[in-house]
Order: sequence, then C-alpha cells, then structure tokens
Amino acid sequence: MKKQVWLVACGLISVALASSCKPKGAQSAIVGDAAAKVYVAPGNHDEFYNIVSGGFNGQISVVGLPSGRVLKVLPVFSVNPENGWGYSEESKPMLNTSQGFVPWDDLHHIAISTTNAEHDARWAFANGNNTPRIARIDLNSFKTVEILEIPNSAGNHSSPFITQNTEYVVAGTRFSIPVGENSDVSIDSYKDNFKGYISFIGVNPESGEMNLSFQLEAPPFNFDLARAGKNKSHGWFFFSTYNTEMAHTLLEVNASQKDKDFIMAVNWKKAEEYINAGKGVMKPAKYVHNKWNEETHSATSTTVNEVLTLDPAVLKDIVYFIPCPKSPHGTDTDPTGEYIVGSGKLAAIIPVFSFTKMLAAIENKDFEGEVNGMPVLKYESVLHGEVVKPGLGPLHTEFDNRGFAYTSMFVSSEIVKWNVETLEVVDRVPTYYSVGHLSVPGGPTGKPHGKYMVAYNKITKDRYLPTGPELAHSAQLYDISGDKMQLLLDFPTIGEPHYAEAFPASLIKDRQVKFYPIEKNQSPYALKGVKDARVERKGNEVHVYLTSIRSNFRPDNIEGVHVGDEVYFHVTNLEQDWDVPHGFAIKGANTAELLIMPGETSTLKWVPDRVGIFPFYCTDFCSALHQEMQGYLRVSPKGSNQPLKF
Ligand code: K7E
Ligand code: RUQ
Ligand code: CUA
Repeated sequence: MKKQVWLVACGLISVALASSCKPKGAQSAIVGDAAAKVYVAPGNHDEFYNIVSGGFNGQISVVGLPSGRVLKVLPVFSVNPENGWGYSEESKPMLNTSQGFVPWDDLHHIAISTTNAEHDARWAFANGNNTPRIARIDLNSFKTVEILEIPNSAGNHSSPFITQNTEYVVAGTRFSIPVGENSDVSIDSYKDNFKGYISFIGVNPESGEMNLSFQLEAPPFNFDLARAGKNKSHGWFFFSTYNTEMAHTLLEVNASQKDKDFIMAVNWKKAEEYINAGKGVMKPAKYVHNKWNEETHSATSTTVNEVLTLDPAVLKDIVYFIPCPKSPHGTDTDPTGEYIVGSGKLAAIIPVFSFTKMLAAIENKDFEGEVNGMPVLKYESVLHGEVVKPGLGPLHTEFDNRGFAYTSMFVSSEIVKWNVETLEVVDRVPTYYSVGHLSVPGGPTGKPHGKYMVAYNKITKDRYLPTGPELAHSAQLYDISGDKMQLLLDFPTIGEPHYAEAFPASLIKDRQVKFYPIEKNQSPYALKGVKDARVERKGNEVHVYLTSIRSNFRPDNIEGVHVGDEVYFHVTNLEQDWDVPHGFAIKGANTAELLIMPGETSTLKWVPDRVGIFPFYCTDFCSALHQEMQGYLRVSPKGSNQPLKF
C-alpha cells in the first residue's frame, strides 16, 4: 500500500512539473467577469488588507485585496536600507540577539490579533525561523515594535499561532536539540539527549507586550505548525509533528517510515494552572527582548537569563498525541473549534478529528500506548472522518463562513474545497504552480469573512515575463463566494510568501498614525525648533543636531570634524503633516540613509576616514525645493585644531 501511494505521488509530481511548461490550461481557467471583480478604480481603496510573510526576505508585505497591489514592504527581521531599519542607531537594538546583531531572518507565518476568536487587528505577529524570534507589529503605525528571542529553540517554524483572545502566542521548535550545559553531545545520542520545546508567550491585553511565560518540554520530534482551539476547543492547542521516528540523519527516508506521525494536543489552560500553582521549574536560558518606544522613537534590548519550564511527562494531563497520517504539515481548526484537520504531506486522505471525541477518548483512557510518558490516543476514537481522494500532498487548510474548508495540494497543484461536516469534496481548481499556504480573509478565526482566497504558490515558471533564473513568487486570487471557486488574478509577491492573513480594511484604516506630535517626542536628541539646531563635541564624539523642514537642514555648513571622530547626525523632522518624510544621506558614510517620519528623530553614525568636504542631502522628494535641501560637512585631519563651526 505504502509503495503504491509513493508511485502515484511520483507520477503526479512529474505531471505537475510537465504542466508547468504549458500555460494553456492556466489561461482557460479564467472565465466570466474576473477583471471587473478585481478592478479597484484609481483613487479607490481595496476592501481588505492582506498581511503577507516574505519568507527568506525576512520582511512582511502589505497587499490590498482584491487588487493585489503592494502597499508597503514592512521591515521586520531584515535590515532595510530604504528606511534605515537596522542602520539608524535607534533601530539597531531591534535586531539584537543573544548572538549579537543578526541582519536577516526567514519569516514564515503571520498571526493577526483576535478577541473572542474574531480579528481585532491591533497587532500582527510574525516568526523568525532561523534565529528563533517572534516579532510584533503595531497595525496603527505598521511598524515592528517588539522582537522576542526564543531560547531552547532551533528553527522557530511552528509559530506564531495565537489563542482566541490573544492570551498567548506559541512558538514550537522545528529542530529538537540538546540544551543547557549538556549540549556538546554526539548526534547519535539524539533520542536520549535531544528535546523539543514549545514556548507560551503571554501577550499583555492592553499594550500587546510579549513575555515568555513558560516552555513545555516535548519529545525530540520536529514541530511543524499549530493552531489554537477556538470557541468550544478554546483552552487547547494542536501541533503537527513529523519525524516521530526521532531520526537524525536522512530524514527524507528515515522520518517517513511510520504510517502515522502525531498531532500533539496541548491543554494549555491546564498548563497555565500548573504554572500558577508553582509547578514550573526555573532553568537558565539566555535570550534577548527588544522593544521599540513610540515616544523616544528608539529601541532597547534587554537580556533575560532564565525561563520557567513544565515537564508534561511528569504532569500527565497536559499533552496527548493523536496519530495522524503521514508527516503532517499544517494542522488547522475550523471556525466552530470542533474539527481539527491534519494535512499529511505524504498521505492520500485528509483526516479530520473531532474535539468532542478527543475529550471522550481522554476521559475513557482510550490510549494505544505512550511516548515518553505521554498518552497516545486511538486514531479511530478521535477521528470524525477522512476526506477521501482529495488530491496529493495536502499542506494547509483554510475555512470560509459557509461550512467549507479549502485545502492546498502541493503535489497535485490544486485547491480542494470540501464540506467540513460531510467531508465530501465539492470543487477543485488548479493552481500555478504547487500551492503552499492559502489565505481567506478571517480564515483562521471563528468568524471568517470569506469572499476571496489567495493561493501562495511555490513555483512560478511561466506566469510572468521571465526575469532570468530568479523569478518573483506567484500568488493567485480566487472568488469563493459562489459554489465554484473562480480564478480572478495573478500577482507577484515580495520574497517568498508562506502564510498570510487578511482582514477588512475598515478595521484599521481610520486609526492610522499620520505623524508624531513633536511636543511628545521624547528622544534625548529631539529638537523642538530650528533655533535649537547645533553641533556639540564631547571628546572624539561629535553630535550634530539637525532639523529638517521643507526645504532645508539646519545647520547646513559644518566644520571642525576630524578624521576618526564618531559623528552622530541626530535628525529631527519638524513637519507636522501626513506624508512629509525627509531623508538624510551623506557622501562618504558606509551605511544607509535615514528616512525620518514627521515629528520623529533618527540618528546616523559615521566615522570619517579621510579629509575633505562631504555633501549631505535629503533623499525623499519633498517639495519643489527638495533638490535645494542639502549641506556640506568639512572633515579636517586628525589632530588638527580646526574648531567647530556651524
Ligand atoms: Cu511555507 Cu507554513 Cu513555513 Cu507550509 S510553511 S508551504
Ligand atoms: S529628480 S522627481 Cu532626481 Cu528627476 Cu526625481
Ligand atoms: Cu526633504 Cu527632500
């Protein structure tokens, strides 16, 4: 049987690849009034914001739906020279980690904050996959305001997923590793010495601030993805796991031996009770916590040295394993919270589990064994049913507001729509090509908005004008309001999109920050008016306090800087109007520019290494006299007695 599935799978892989050379089928998939449905007339706004992960570019892009227009590239984990993210002195601490400044990450998943399992869209959370981190983005300013490093994690793929009132964001490790003092061990000792950790990060309901509440120790599996229970299953979390074989080499073969891996069900309310009852154990673990302050316009980075841990092998009623065929990638819960969908990449069916049955099976101790002291439930006793012949390579499932589920099929390159109650497949459409995540507005919440679905595809091939070997990734927008899914639009994306979430624009568009009140600017380098502009020397540090306002910098002729000085340009943008940023760049500095929002202060550091006159200028075309917005800085030899002059 196993062999057969493999043969079919391989057959379909070659079909999928072959079809990618023929755009013919792709064009014929579009019917009817697709153009009218995605047309957002000039000056009009999109109906939905789509917050899209950028994968290996480490950023988020903000896309309008249904137009597919890119509205913003929002820097998160990667430096962004365009607006000085990671280059300004104020933003550098945001990218600090326990191993120092890390200018990049691999960002896979988005979680939009919810209340009562409905989008409130106050914050977006995103994961750094490589250097385990979670970021929080303020959706009023579209700015990354917090980054928390995750200790004891190696590859933060299974994150961030949130509980229905944003009580917790979770982060499960992809790789299990040995931690603490015993980490210099033979890789062969995997089963004995390696461990998986699941982090529960509490979110402050007012400020959104994150705090690593506790970590759950888990067997050395790979944790792939997760979803919180919601509504009736509120209080539980479901993680997909693979490599439950606990292999440490050639996983492609060795981690695909068993017929079933597990969905790990975690009773987080219970875990919380144990934590509150003092059952957690404090263990050493070093990580950093970075926060952006909107009033000082700067970040601080704090190091933490310990973490509270819970061992579910001791506290027996927190963790249960549900067998799930075969190397599940996504696990998703439906809007009611009753159904838990596993998507086995190598499975020929989609198993749908019942939360009610799971509780009964736990109650009746319907176990078929245990793993590291934690019970394994019987597949049949938890199963609601199987979606049969869905296609090949199920990855991710999203839900609409009418009781249907949509599962992406990577291998057979299609989306399958099925009825969550009856498990009957009701429609299927091809994707171009090899779809990964799907995104339905409100799809992961208790109240999906439905209407559209975006497929984020892994392979692009011939969809756009070719641009050499490296192509943009491809997204496709479908209308899902009718019985049949209808392909409306292709649009290229920034980076490699994995998960994305969409919500109605009306939730946040009227609360956007337009500028920062200058009187509230608490930066120690802020200037309240041009009269304060000046230059000060402190030893070999030179602090240049600049104002920028249409259309000049003050001061704009600066002398008395010497080779080897540390020069800090503190630029305050005095504008108090929307959409009037000023830029700042100086010739000779081996760094990026600053892009300063109205009412904000940012700092660029430069150590001049040669004598000369160095022009600086505003980089953002801000007025008819933008090109006049410039200045000169004179650098004299080290040890010269040229005094400060400005
Ligand atoms: Cu791209 Cu969610 Cu990292 Cu699936 S994961 S495709
Ligand atoms: S100038 S408006 Cu550099 Cu031609 Cu741009
Ligand atoms: Cu300021 Cu251009």
